[in-house]
Amino acid sequence: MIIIGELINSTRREVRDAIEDRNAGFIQSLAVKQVEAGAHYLDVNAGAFVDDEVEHLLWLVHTVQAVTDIPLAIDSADPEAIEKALAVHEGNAMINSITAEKVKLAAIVPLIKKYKTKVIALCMDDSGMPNTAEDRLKVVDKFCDEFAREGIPLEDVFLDPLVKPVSVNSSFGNEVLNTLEQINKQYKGVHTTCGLSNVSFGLPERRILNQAFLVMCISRGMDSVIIDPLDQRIMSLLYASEVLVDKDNRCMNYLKMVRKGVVKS
Ligand code: THG
Repeated sequence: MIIIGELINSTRREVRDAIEDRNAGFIQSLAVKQVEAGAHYLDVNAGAFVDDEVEHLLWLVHTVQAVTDIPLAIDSADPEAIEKALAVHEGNAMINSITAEKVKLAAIVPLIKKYKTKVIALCMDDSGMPNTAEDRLKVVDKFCDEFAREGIPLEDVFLDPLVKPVSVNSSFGNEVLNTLEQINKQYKGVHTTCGLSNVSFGLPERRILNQAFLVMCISRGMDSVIIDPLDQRIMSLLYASEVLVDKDNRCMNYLKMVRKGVVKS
C-alpha cells in the first residue's frame, strides 16, 4: 500500500497559521512524524492562500524537503503553481491532482513528462464531478487514452475515483467501490488511490466511517491512500486488510508492523 500523508494541508487551521507565520518547526515536525508513521509520500497543499499560493507552496516544498528524503505530492489545482513547485522539488515528485478538463490536462501533461512525475488523476472532466461508476469510468478511459498517446506509463498513474459524501446521496460509497473494482479489472498496472475523509462529510463520528470505507476500498483492490498516518486505528486496519486480500506475502509486513507497535488493537 502506498501511503500518502495528508496532514500538511492549508485547509487545516493550524497548518494554515504555521505557513503564514513561517513556523518551519511545526511543519517539519508534521513531516517527520508522518514519515516515521510509514508515509511514502507527503502531500503539501497551500491552496487556502488564494492570492499567494505559489510563494507559500514553494516555502512548504523547501521546508519539508529539508527534513525528509521521501518525495512530495504537490497538491494544487493551479498548473502554474505545480510547475514552479516541481522546478524546486528534489527527486521524483507526485502531482496531486489533475483532472481530465481539456485545458488543464494540456498544461499538465508536458510537466509529467519533463519531471518524470507520478500523478494522481481525479475522475472529473469538463462536464463536472461524476456521480456514478459508469461516468467515472468514462473519465478513466479518457485519461488512459491520453496517457498512452503521450507515452506516460500507467505505472506512474494513480486514478482517484473522487469520493463524495454519503450524507448527500446514499449511493456515493458504492459508486466509488464499483469504480475501483472495474479499474482493477480493466487497466492492468495502473494504481488507485483516494482521500477517505470526503465520504464522511456532514456526519458525526467521521473517523469510524473513514475507517470502514478504507477497508472496503482495499477489498476492491485500491493500492494507495491519502490518509492521516498518525491515526493508529486506521493504519492497523490498513495492514490487516492487506493480509486479508492476499497482498502481504506470509503476513510478513503485518508481523513487522505488530513488532514495531504500529498495528495494535
Ligand atoms: N483526493 C486527492 N487529493 C486530496 C483529497 C482527495 N487532497 C485533499 C483531501 N482530499 C485529502 N487531504 C486531507 C487533509 C486534511 C484533512 C482531510 C483531508 C483533515 N480534515 C479534518 C478532519 O477530517 O477532521 C478537518 C479539517 C481540520 O482539521 O480543520 O485534516 O480526495 N487526490
